[in-house]
Amino acid sequence: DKIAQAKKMAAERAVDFVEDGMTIGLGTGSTSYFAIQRLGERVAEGLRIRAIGTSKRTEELAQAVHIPLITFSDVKELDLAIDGADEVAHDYSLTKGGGGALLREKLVASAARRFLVIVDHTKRVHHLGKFLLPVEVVPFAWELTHYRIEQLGCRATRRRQDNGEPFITDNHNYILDCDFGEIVDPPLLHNALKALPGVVETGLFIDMAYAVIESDGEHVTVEYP
Ligand code: DER
Repeated sequence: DKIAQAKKMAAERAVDFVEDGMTIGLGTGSTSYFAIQRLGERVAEGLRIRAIGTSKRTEELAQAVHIPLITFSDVKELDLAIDGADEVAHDYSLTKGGGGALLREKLVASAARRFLVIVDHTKRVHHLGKFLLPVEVVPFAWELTHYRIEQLGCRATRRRQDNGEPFITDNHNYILDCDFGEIVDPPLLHNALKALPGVVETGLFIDMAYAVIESDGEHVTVEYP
């Protein structure tokens, strides 16, 4: 389908940035999936890279295509990180965390010299906020944290798995999906959330994108904020 084709085209364009010897951060989600598959093809052709995955799922996908995995005990900086987003705003701030991996994704993106965001064109918005904002919170006192987050002006719901059990992140935390409506000042909201004890991380990625690689399934554009 057209959207999958768009994700694949954006992902494969991002992999063109990867050079022999690089250390790479691998994102989580259906767009990152295509980047991992393309990287696997290039590794099979002899490309030498080392990678850090942003989720256990991504680590499994990378191992399946024989991408060598390392950790932050081996490196403290990455050459490149490639990851998707749920929304990209006009100021290139991002909403991420739809896949529940936002904490590791933000750590990996923060460690990358260049963070490439790969999206299909439906992710582009003027302001963030149409997509519910994921916030990772520790389980202890989550009801108090939930209450305080709603006091900031939203309705927050704890993410559940299909079986109705609470979704648990790779870091053993909960995700609250928050409806703040249109987010006109992402830094202000991010800072207010991070000030709450019990909030681990938010899905607001501000001033982090080195490039936004977008496709509609026909063409690919690369934008540098
Ligand atoms: O969870 C995440 O942050 C993912 O990168 C998500 O934002 C994008 O997922 P998708 O590529 O499956 O749309």
